[in-house]
Amino acid sequence: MSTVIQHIETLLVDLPTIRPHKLSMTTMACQTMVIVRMRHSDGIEGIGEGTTIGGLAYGPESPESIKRNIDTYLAPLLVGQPSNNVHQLRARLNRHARGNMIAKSALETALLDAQGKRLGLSVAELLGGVRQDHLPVLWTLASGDTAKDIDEAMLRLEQRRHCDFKLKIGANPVDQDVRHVAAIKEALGDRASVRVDVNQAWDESTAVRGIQVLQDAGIELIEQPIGAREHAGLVRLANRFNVPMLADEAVQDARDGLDLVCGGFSGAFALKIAKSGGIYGVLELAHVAQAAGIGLYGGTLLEGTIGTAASLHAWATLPAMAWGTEMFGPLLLQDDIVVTPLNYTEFGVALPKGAGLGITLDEDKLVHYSRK
Ligand code: MUC
Ligand code: MG
Repeated sequence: MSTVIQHIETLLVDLPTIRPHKLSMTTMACQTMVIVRMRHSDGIEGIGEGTTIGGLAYGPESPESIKRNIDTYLAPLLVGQPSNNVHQLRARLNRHARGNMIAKSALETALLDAQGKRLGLSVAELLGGVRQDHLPVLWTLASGDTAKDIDEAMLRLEQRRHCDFKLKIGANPVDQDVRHVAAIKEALGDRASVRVDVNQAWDESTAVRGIQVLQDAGIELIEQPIGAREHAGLVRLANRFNVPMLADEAVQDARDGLDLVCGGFSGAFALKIAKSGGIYGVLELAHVAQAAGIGLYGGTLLEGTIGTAASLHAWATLPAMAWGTEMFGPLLLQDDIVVTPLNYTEFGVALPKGAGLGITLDEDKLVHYSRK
């Protein structure tokens, strides 16, 4: 008899951050992860994670909606189905449920983790094999305070933890924000690359003003300066400036990627498993980008170790990404819910080894941080 999916459990896990993390739309003091535990009839358990930023501040799915929609709508579509055809199961979820990409990503991760454990292969091996097993990781400076950000960057450089930094701006008036960025770039000089993420906070004319100053200050990449749906505006900005634009919220999946490419976009795409409904969806987007000569960047929704590991398995199958990755989510959290944390060394992170994701839950920590 073939193996079937027997039971799917979801847990809301709240972990405090090491310091307030200030973005244009919210300030985070805690991260909430939805952890999926998927049990199969052969006794194997697959784990997955669905995580977003700031409740509903970042996007249309909240941790609570992810949990509720998995429990009520998505899990019943999977329970009782054969375990090992992930493509069929993805198609089934997409046929019966629209959107809910983060929830679908968490479920797909759990399916792939279980399938890897079953076959004795890592998720990256299941996907065809590893091309890179150590990935560069940048750090986001987002304390909201220029001097603190400079100290934090210096420390990370000294520790050989990170040498690329992303600054979250957009919450303050543009002149104040660009002064803050320019001061940090000046303090770091050539020792580090500095990029900004505006998280859609500017309109196009503000963006033109801000980006000009940032370009002159030596900033290397401008992430999502204007609204997610302003594709034409993003193309205009990409054509106007030498400093490249990184599309993040504007590019959820391969369809958005194709639209931007057809509209004449050049620059880079931030890949996130959560935006694209999982690893297969994000790799479709990566392939559109590769075909169009668009640079790749391994993005995060500030997932904990499980979601970060899932992303790393996806990025590991790609050639080196032009803009590296930002898979630092676990480092922003005060604690972890896994037995062995990821190994961050030499300005990057090692792909975890072992079957599936290569990650084991710490049951005590999971109970401790799970919402009652
Ligand atoms: C985003 O929009 O890129 C990634 C790093 C960070 O600090 O926030 C996220 C989300
Ligand atoms: Mg972003």
